[in-house]
Amino acid sequence: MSKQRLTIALQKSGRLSKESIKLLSACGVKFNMHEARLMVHSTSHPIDLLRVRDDDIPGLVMDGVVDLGLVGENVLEEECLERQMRQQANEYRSLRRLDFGHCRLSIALPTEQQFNSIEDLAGLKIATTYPRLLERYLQEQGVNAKSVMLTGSVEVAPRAGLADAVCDLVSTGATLEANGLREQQVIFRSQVQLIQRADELSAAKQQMMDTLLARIDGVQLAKE
Ligand code: PRT
Ligand code: ZN
Repeated sequence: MSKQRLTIALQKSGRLSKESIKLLSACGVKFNMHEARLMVHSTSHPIDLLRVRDDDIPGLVMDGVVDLGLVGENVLEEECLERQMRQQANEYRSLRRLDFGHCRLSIALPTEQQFNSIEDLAGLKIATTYPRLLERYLQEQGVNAKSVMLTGSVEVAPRAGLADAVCDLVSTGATLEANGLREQQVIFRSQVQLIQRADELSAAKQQMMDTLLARIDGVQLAKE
C-alpha cells in the first residue's frame, strides 16, 4: 500500500457499498468508479479505495494492510472474537459510528415453538453466520446450546431440518416472517463503524485523515 495515500477498505457490492461511497462523495472526495476494479484512486485527494467483501475488512485493518475501513459492527466484533481465540492481531481504533447499516443480530425460533425464556434454548442447534457472537451470548447467559455455522440461507435452516433455531441479522423482520420464524431475543445491535489500523499513520496520511474526519463530522451533523 502507498506511503502517501490513505487507503480505505469498503464493501465492493452489497448493503453498505452505496452509503459508503455516498459518505465519501459528500465529503468532497471524487472517484472514477469502475465496477470491476478492486482498487479505485481518488481524482481529488490522496485517497485510494480497496473494494472487497465486507468480511475481509476488519482483518485488512487489523493486519495494517489498509489504513481505514468501513464495516458493520457485527462483522467487526465477530472477527475480533475469532482472532482473539486464535491469538492473532485484533487491534484497531474505533473512529466513528456512522448512521447507516443499522440492524440487529437476533435469535429466532419457528413461530409454533414455545419460548418463554432464554433457558428454552438449552440443547438446541442454532444456525448462524456469527458463531462467536452467538457463543459469547450463550456463555454469558449460561445456556448450553450449539451453534451451527452457515454462511448463507440461515433463515431456511430450521425448515430444512439443519437446525432448531437461527441467529441472524434482522432489519425489518420480513425475512424471518416469510420463513415462519419469530424473533425472540436480540443479542447484538449493529451499525457501520469507521475504523483505523492500530499503528501510527505517516504525517501526510494523518493530515488527510484529520481533514476527512472533520468533513465526516460535518456531513453527519448536517444529517441530524
Ligand atoms: O459479499 P459480501 O460478503 O460483501 O456481502 P454480504 O452478503 O456478507 O453482506 P450484505 O451486503 O448482505 O450486508 C452487509 C452488512 O449490512 C451486514 O454485515 C450488516 O452489518 C448490514 N446489514 C444491515 C444487513 C442487514 N441490515 C440485513 N437486513 N445485513 C444483512 N441483512 C439481511 C439478513 O441477513 C437477512 O437475510 O437481510 C435479511 C433480513 O432483512 P429483513 O429486512 O427482512 O429483516
Ligand atoms: Zn459478507
